[in-house]
Amino acid sequence: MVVLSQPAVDSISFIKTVKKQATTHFTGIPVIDLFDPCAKTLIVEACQEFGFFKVVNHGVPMEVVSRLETEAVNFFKLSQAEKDKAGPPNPFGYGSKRIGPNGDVGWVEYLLFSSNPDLISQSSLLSFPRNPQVFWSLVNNYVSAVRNLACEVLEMIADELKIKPRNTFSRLLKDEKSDSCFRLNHYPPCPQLQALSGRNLIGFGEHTDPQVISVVRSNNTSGLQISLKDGTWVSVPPDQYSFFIHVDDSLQVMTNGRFRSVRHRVLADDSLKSRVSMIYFGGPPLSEKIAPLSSLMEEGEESLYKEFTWCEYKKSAYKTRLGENRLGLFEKT
Ligand code: GA4
Repeated sequence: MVVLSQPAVDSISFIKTVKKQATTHFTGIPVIDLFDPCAKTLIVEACQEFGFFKVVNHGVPMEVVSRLETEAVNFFKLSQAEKDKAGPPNPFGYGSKRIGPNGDVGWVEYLLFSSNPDLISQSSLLSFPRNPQVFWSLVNNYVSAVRNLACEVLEMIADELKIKPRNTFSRLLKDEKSDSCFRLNHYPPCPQLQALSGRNLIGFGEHTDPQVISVVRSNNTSGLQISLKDGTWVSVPPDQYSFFIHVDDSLQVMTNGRFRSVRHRVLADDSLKSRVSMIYFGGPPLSEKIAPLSSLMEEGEESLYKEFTWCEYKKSAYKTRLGENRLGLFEKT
């Protein structure tokens, strides 16, 4: 019998679990090669069907990724007291188990950053235990590389949908006031508990991302699941050399529901492997109006959503629990 020490049980007893299933990796995730002449068409199809796809031949140097990953792993190895010096994560900094301001918890620790360099000076990350300047420059290099990737994908989408100008979406992320953010997540393994309960701990509960587009990269560890149109959860095969793109709520609105914002979650690993992921959330400037693009609307088609700005949506989103349907409040009845 495995005996758990009391502190381990205490600290996880409030985290939700799901019934354990054998991890069979879903083989239907679209893989888009950005050099493929059909890439634009395939991206749009993936955004409609899954709100999710994998990108290869993405042009992001692996060195930029691995240098940041090494620094992140070193940070997460520090003592709890040292890591706590970089917290709390309101709005940016280190957080552990608690996600957002409304009582959500998960088997995860993380660092949240604004991708706007001006904001960093206001955050608790200044008291970063290791050299904050080095970390900040690695984050900046990484974010600018994946922002370029996100913009390229958004421009390919605009081309395929015949939206003019082709920077209609990408300008939102390139704007100097773009309200984008970046998160490094660490999902520590929890083998004893998983074996005892026959259940999987939730690392990060199910949710959709409120922004326009998210770019995810993780080490070679499973855990990410997406929900298909029919509500079935499937496991995404890990691939440390590729990026996974998520359609977010704002892009769903701008396409008047043609694209779906993908519901996803992360389950804690029951082997001895830690999952480390890096996610760039491309968001618009706060004052930006988020509404279906008129050029996409067919004759007589009505907007499915009430009018709102990104600031209004973000404020409302941050009042919700993680798993809520945040767009529901903005749907026309
Ligand atoms: C989900 C996407 C991003 O990780 C995030 C998350 C944010 C947080 O961790 O503080 C939120 C969540 C996310 C949406 C609802 C609110 C806010 C936690 C939460 C319960 C940074 C974001 O922008 O929205």
